[in-house]
Amino acid sequence: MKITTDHIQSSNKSRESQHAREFDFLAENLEKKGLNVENLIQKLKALQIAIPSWALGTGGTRFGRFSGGGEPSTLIQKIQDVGILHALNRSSDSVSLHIPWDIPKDYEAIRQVAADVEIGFDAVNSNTFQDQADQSLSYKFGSLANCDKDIRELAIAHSKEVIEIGQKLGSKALTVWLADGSSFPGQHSFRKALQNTYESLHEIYQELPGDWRLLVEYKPYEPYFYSTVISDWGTSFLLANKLGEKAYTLVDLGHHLPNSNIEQIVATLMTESKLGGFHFNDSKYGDDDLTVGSIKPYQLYLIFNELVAGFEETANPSPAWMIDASHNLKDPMEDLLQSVEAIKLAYAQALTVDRKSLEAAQVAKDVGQGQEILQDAFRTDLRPLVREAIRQCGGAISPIQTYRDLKVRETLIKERGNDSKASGL
Ligand code: RM4
Ligand code: MN
Ligand code: MN
Repeated sequence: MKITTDHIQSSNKSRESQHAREFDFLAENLEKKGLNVENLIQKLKALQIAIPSWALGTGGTRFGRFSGGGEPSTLIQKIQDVGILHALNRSSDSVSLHIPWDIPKDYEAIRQVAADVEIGFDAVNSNTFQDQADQSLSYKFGSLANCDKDIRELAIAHSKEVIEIGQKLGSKALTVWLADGSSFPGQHSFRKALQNTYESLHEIYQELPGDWRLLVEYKPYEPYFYSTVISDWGTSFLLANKLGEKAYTLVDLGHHLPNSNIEQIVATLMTESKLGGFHFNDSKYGDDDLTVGSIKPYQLYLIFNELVAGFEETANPSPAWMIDASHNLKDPMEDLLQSVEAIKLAYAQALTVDRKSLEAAQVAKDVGQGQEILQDAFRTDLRPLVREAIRQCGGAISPIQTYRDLKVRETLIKERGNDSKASGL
């Protein structure tokens, strides 16, 4: 299925007048506050969030997986699904591949389909947390950190291959997330595991094309439960610093212990210009893979508040943005539309913070006023602004309603059947 401009326009018709009223009212209020609405819209239009190839099918847990109908079973179908999302919200113009879940076979065909639906290729992700069917050595006790040199070399070779695949598609970054760690005290040497990881990453870094980035993701637990080698932002930052200027830390929202101050981590990394990538999701307990903004929207806003301040005040390059969630109940496409909307909304809120007054309140030690300023932006309903930015790009005023109006899922089920299965988690 492909969504056309006609589809979008006819679905928008019934929402246009209501939207115009809401937008005009908001725009007037924002201008009164001294904000440049046109400028805000331009910034919102520019924010593009990559969709991971593993998010288009229903995710599972270790207890089971209940797949939904019409899941994309090939890489081409996954790209077509990202194309549908992008046609609806004009905010996800790239896909992030996980290798070997999605090894491209016919590059020419893949490039063509991607170009046809206006989709590019974001960071490529290596996978050394699962053994593949024909794999000679096992990652059971780690990959880049393994004390067995042959296993480290296998994982390094895989990472280099992922770079090659990415190069053929036009990707510009390799994201490395390692499962490596230990489940029991004494299982391995912390220092040796870290040193091996650094040396392995160094070898991979040597292969990195000049205009690429290496994004080092961290996670405090899971699949090992006592320790992980790259457990926190500090360890990732240390590795990125040692590796060189093309290496950066990647923040995944689900990879923190409860109550971690992620916005402060963002601020610290940006101060050092080392925030290279961002994985969005939401969670109540851990790496829950829930829809962005569904549990802690205020935290998401505070994170964007630091990002926006960081863009204005630091030399940190623009990070690679990606949704990293694949949960097990909702239609994945609807989930992704909701996630993108939540991200854009948090960005819009952060863009409307009265930063001058906030700084004045900080200097004056006026704690109450600081809170007033931050919460004013958060509590202003900016959804019409986000909708307008999407509408101006040719997208749907309500992407999720249009998705339903157009019966996208029903059509995909007709085309692909009820039990097609996507590769991934
Ligand atoms: C990990 C991590 C990685 C993602 C895999 C699927 O927890 O978040 O970024 O590639 O899951
Ligand atoms: Mn991630
Ligand atoms: Mn994760």
